[in-house]
Amino acid sequence: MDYIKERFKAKADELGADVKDLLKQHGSKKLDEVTVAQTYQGMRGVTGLVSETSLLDPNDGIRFRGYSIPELREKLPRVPDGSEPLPEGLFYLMLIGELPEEKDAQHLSNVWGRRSQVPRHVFNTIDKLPPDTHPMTQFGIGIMAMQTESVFAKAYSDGINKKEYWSYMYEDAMNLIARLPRLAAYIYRRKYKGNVHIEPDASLDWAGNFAHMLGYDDDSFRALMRLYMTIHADHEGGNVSAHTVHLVGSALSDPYLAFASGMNGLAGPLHGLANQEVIRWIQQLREELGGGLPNKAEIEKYVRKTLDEGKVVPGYGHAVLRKTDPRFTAQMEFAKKHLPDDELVNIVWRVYEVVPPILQELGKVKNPWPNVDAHSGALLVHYGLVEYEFYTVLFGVSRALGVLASLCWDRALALPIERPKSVTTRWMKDFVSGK
Ligand code: NMX
Ligand code: MLT
Repeated sequence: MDYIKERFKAKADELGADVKDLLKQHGSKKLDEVTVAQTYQGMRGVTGLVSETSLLDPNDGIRFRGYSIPELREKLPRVPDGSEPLPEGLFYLMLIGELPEEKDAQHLSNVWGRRSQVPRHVFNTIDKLPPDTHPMTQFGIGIMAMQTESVFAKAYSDGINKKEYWSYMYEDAMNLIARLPRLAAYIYRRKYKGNVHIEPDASLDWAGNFAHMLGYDDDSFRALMRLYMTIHADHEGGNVSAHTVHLVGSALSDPYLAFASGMNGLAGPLHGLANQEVIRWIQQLREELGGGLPNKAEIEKYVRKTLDEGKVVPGYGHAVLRKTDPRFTAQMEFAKKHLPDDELVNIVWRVYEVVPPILQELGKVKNPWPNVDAHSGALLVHYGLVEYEFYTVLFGVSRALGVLASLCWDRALALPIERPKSVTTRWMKDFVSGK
């Protein structure tokens, strides 16, 4: 057995015993109370899930196994002379719960490189779609077409002991993560680069190779991809994509089925699609003004128009965060170092000065600060990746790291099928009137 898989099994046995003990001793302890409003309002603030890989603090932002984004940028392994962390290292941290050594990240690069072959029929399936199909739709269909490769689905159908589920899930998760960059790059090059594809470079790391297959070989773009793939990987368990993968996986749907479902959630404009919406929204502002760097008054007018039209300001707000997203800040730092004079980036920074007080003024927006999506597109545009409909696919490739590490944990801890109780408004009215 691969040594990382062995380590995971040992950690899972340890935590499994802890959980058993916790449930035995404190299983009936109350964790939360649920109000009538929360059942109608997206269960906001209800603690009802366990996800081992990361935890979100409303003010400090995401911590992966206790490490903040600035700490990860400092502590995770990098390529020689590299400035940004290797996502391989983050995956190891989320799966095993400890910081990796350089050789662990290197080992994952090699394993994923070896497993990265995408079957021909997946490309054939993509080729059958109208070229203008949204890249996220193509991505979901490509993942579904790859489900033929699921070792879990095959093993389950052959008949396996429950205790073995985690092992097959792990194999599927590793294969899927290995193959996603190739699938995503294929979709990109088919739609935007005349169907001319670039072979993988086995000497590169997972994110570096992804950048290469997309057609961007600049060192600083590779660094951006490593950072991008790291910061978008996980955001605890309740966000739409992570929760969906967990929910669908709880029916013992294999990782291909579960991950494709999560990606369909990520494709929504209030979730991952917001990264394309931000750039589209800024481009429209520029078109209205005839180009250039808009001043604050012009931005304010545009923001108010957006709100008056009953639309949200994309890239702002969050269901849990109550401060500027540290993923926004990490990207801002990257931009200050690599592209401080870029015009679009400067617009993003100016929007950041204008939007929060306006949203605050509305009195209903709980978080007026920018989230991860407010900054990501401007960085990509700088390097020439201007096709903004593709941006959510990049988010999705990264998100695989967190949600598939979590799915391995779900099966290793033998979590049951998820099935919360729902009621009708009739029931609710009877309840509040004491009937
Ligand atoms: N622009 C305008 N109105 C907003 C915004 C915003 N950016 N954010 C929240 N509101 C409104 C929201 O629509 C709601 O209005 P109403 O009562 O009329 O329905 C009200 O403020 C209260 O919403 P909140 O409780 O603050 O936010 P909620 O937790 O429901 O939703 C988001 C969180 C992220 C869905 C919401 O802030 C939003 O729509 N933001 C813009 C889209 C976006 O950037 N999404 C990306 C999130 C990050 N990601 O990658 O997933
Ligand atoms: C995410 O990264 O999933 C988003 O910030 C949304 C969320 O956490 O709800």
